[in-house]
Amino acid sequence: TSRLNGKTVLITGASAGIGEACAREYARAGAHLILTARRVDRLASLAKELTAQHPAVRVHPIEMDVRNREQVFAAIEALPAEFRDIDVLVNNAGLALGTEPAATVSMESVDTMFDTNVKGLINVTQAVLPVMKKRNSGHIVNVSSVAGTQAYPGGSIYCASKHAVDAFTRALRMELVSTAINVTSIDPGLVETEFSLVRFGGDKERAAGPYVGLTPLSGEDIAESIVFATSRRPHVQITTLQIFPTNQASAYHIHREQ
Ligand code: 8X3
Repeated sequence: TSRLNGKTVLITGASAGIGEACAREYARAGAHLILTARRVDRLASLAKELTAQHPAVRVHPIEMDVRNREQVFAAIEALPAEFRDIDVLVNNAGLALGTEPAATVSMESVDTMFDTNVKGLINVTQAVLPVMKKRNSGHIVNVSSVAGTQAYPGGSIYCASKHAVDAFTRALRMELVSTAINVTSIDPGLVETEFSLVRFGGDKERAAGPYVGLTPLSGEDIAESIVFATSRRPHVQITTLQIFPTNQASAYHIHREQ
């Protein structure tokens, strides 16, 4: 991970969960951080904590809703000179809303999931890619999901959005094949973060459901893998990492202790 020392890493959705854990892992590896999220107060306290722990690490928090294309582009253009050369982009911001069947899921939920998970990821990628292309250097990490390759009932829209991310990631890798830019998909299974709380609208009991009877992954588990994937030698491109808890084998194969 010393290969990340002094590199610049942009993480979306860095206020909690996998994004926050990535901020901690990259700071530990000595990388400078651009942290973006809507909840800028959380970013500010995280930035303070990380710079106190790692004095050599610079942290630049930015209030950003990835759905807001103008805001995304303005933020990237306004980066201070020392943060402009982004080496690693972690497209982490994303969410699932509810488990309504396809027949009745609200268009509001459809829009929020697609606008964030798909169009938001496209916004940030398009804003950052010119810098990477100009330098012919960089690494784009898209945080997808097992839902990017498997669909399940109650997940039609979320799974469709992550399948879209998966296709975008693969096409992007093909388009960048003649460059020195690497593209990685991270496909986690059950990770216990605010993800489930958001999905179930703050209902703690329902949110706990997916993680009952097994040891789920933590944001830190995923962050370690993301740091690993982005700290190989430059000619090594880890295309996909699918990461499950030990007691999960697919979207449908989950063993729970009674
Ligand atoms: C989250 C994992 O199993 O809820 O992406 O789709 S799952």
